[in-house]
Amino acid sequence: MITVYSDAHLQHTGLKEMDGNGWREAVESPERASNVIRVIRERLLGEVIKPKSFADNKLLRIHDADYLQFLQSAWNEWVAQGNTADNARPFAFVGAGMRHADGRSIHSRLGRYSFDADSPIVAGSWNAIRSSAEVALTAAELIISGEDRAFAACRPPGHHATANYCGGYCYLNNAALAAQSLRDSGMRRIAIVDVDYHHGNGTQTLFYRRSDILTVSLHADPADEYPYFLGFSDELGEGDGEGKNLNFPMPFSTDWKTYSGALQQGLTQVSAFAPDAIVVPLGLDTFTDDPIANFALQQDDYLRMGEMISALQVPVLAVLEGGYSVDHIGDNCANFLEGLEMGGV
Ligand code: SP5
Ligand code: ZN
Repeated sequence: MITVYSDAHLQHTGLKEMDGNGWREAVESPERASNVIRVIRERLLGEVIKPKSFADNKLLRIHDADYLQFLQSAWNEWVAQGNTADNARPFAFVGAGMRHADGRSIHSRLGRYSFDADSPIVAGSWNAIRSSAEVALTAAELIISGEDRAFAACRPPGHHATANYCGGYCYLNNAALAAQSLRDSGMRRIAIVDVDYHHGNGTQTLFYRRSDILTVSLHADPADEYPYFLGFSDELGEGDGEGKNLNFPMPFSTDWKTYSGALQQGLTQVSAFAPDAIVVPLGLDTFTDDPIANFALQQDDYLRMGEMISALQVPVLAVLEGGYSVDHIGDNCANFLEGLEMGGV
């Protein structure tokens, strides 16, 4: 299987997040993607190639022009307006009854385009963000040209990002961009099977009213876990998309027995949808030792997960999302990819 990867993610670095009464180095770190690529090379899982460049119109298929412009210029605005902190981060958000005013202050703009305070912007962020999207788009082109498996080693991740909001360490929705690109190539139906520990709220929202993209997400119950405000089982899609969104919220401590049952149910629905390709937002934060998550999957479970998806005999594009156990993310990811290679079209 071909992996697409770019070193540009290394520029999205020096990120901080709240920790108790202070700050710590963010768990969404450069070491994550670096370890994934190191293990893919060590285990000889196939060629690793660089992404191509894509014009803005490719990003505009999913994201709003004003949002892209914001992401691109936010760091320079932050500095130009006299902010000295090394992470540009919002502190005021648009609450109910307030306006999405077109503010001049970077604080206004950060608040308007973010739904949490965990998705900071630093000097090199835009290069990394754009490159991460290009990694996913390049991998989608591999599937379009006939590869039956491809892996986009994206960083930063994407599944929390909407058309015009960043959040949950995500800025551009890499998996959604890839799915849309597959559609634009002439494929008629795409299924998304999001196995990240957190609900893929961005992807759900982007495709909620569409019948051509089935969105399935398995995740910790939002009643207990981030992103808290979306991802419940009664969210089934709307309009043309009615019945084309499926959520499987699960309790803390979920292990492979429970997880695989839900995955099998989701995959049965995917099969019935008869997709031309499957996009898997691949979060490894379901792992038992993940520092910010509460599921209990073991290393070998990722092999089984890959095999189960592979058994559908449909082309699969896996897109890296979360997973914060830096010591295990590489092996867990490689296990999934190895399982995925078992089947094949
Ligand atoms: C892509 C992805 O997996 N995003 C996950 C975003 C999770 N955000 C919530 C993080 C909450 C943990 N905060 C750490 C504070 C610990 N004291
Ligand atoms: Zn996650």
